[in-house]
Amino acid sequence: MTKKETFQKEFEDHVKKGLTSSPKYLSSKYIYDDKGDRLFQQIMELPEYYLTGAEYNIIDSYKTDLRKLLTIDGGFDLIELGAGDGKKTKVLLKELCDHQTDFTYKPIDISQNAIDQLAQDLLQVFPNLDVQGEQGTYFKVLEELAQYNKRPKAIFVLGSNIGNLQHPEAIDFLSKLREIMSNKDVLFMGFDQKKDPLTIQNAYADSQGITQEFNRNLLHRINKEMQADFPVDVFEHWEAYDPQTGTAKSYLLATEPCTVDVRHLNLQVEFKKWETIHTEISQKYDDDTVEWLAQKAGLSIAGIYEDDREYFKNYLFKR
Ligand code: AVJ
Repeated sequence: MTKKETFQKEFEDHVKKGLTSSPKYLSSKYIYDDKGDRLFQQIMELPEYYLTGAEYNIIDSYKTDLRKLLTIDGGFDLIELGAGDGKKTKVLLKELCDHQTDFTYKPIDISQNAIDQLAQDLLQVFPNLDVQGEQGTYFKVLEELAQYNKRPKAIFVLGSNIGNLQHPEAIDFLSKLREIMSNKDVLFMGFDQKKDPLTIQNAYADSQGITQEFNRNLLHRINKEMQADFPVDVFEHWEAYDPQTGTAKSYLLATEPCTVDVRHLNLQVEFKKWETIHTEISQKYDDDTVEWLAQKAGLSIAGIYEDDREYFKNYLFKR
């Protein structure tokens, strides 16, 4: 099976499981097809979605420190998991290129589309940059990465992407990263912080309804790729942030009773009025929680970087 076929099979198995469970769920990792990528780009431009700007501010403020910390004789690999459009990373890439730093940029994303566009785009801006992009899910690519352990690695995971994972999954993810790290390697990761709950609530329930369209893209994809007939407009986006646990949960809420036929899976799914599909968590953190995750994963924190508004932090981990 090709990567694409394997991914499609996983998606189908997931849909079957998620829509026959009680309560129903679907994973946000399947939102990102070409349209999902575009919608996420639009989310990053929203005034309410403070995460991108906050992390941009951090990288811009600390780019010199980061360059000095990363620069090493013989060069290094800058591996970015979930690179997307590379907007924030570009600030650091520019800093590195401006100082003729010896490194290779390896952006990794679940979306082939994102990787192709990014590589094309970067070569225009930085003609001398060595870019080697790769499409894949984090864990699959991590296994591949474990095989070439030549130059020291700086692994970047920006955007608080880890927030889509439950704590046990996050520990597992960090542990897997630790496994492929040598003691020369570093991990630089973004963690959105606990803050005024309303700021968080608004970031995930924007007034223009872009987040709703983003969430609904799961249903559009199932309709298109599995010959289903979700009445997409019947499902409304609902966001619930719990300031105690720091978990923001997204749902699709059936505002009418309906029956959905997923022809390709030979599956009929009933929705009662007000029934939910849980689609995403976006976990918020504090230092104690990140320290606990790191310790569980066998990593130590070597640096903490914060934006001007104290909304977001990037942590530098070593093994
Ligand atoms: C890409 C996982 C960081 O959870 O903040 C944005 C995805 N979902 N708006 C996040 C998302 C709704 C985003 N991450």
